[in-house]
Amino acid sequence: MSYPLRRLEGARVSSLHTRERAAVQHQPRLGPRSYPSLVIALPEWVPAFMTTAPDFIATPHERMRLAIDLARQSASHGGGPFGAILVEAESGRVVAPGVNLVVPLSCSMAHAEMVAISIAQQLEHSHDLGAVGRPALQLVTSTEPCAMCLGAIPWSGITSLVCGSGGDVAERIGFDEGDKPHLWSELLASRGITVLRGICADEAAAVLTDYARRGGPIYNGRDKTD
Ligand code: AZG
Ligand code: ZN
Repeated sequence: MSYPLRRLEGARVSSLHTRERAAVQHQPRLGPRSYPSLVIALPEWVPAFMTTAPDFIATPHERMRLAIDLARQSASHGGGPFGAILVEAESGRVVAPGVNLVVPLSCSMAHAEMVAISIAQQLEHSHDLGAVGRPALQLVTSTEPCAMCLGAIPWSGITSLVCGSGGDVAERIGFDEGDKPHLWSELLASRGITVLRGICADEAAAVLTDYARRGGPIYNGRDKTD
């Protein structure tokens, strides 16, 4: 099944949360050779939503359900239909949520996985989440990582990855997931990062297909139909 592609101009800025609107519209005027700070602020609905989530989540399936819920909520708050969480692999402590904020923040890097990793790094005051003495961290993502997030994963220090929907579903609704090596999960494994795929895959894929059916913006850097 193929879906029509939509252009970024269709982004519903007016439906964004107040704090997101602030990030998009109220940047101070900058003089020549001064540049805006990059702030990846989670929209206010995210911490509010996370108060309803358990502090510790034991199984990959339960962890995935939270990532999928975040993806669903993100889509209904004007973000992209992708969600992720970082958890301590052993204890299941939830460390950081991530949602796709590409359109709300005008930032092509703000994929759910990048946001979750970045928030965790700020919480830990370290770029290296795998530093000696730290608990091993697991990234749980509602959709398999795109080429960008795949590249970022080894540099982050996480030691395992759990994926819901296949990236092919995101591609089928029009998202460009980039050029990934066919054996990407084996390549992560060879770097010591274990990968579980297809966890709650149907539920995760449904978030993507529902988003497309409702006409959610597909915000690739370029329109594949050009
Ligand atoms: C995306 N794919 C994933 N996995 N996550 C995101 O946030 C994305 N945005 N576009 N493709
Ligand atoms: Zn990505």
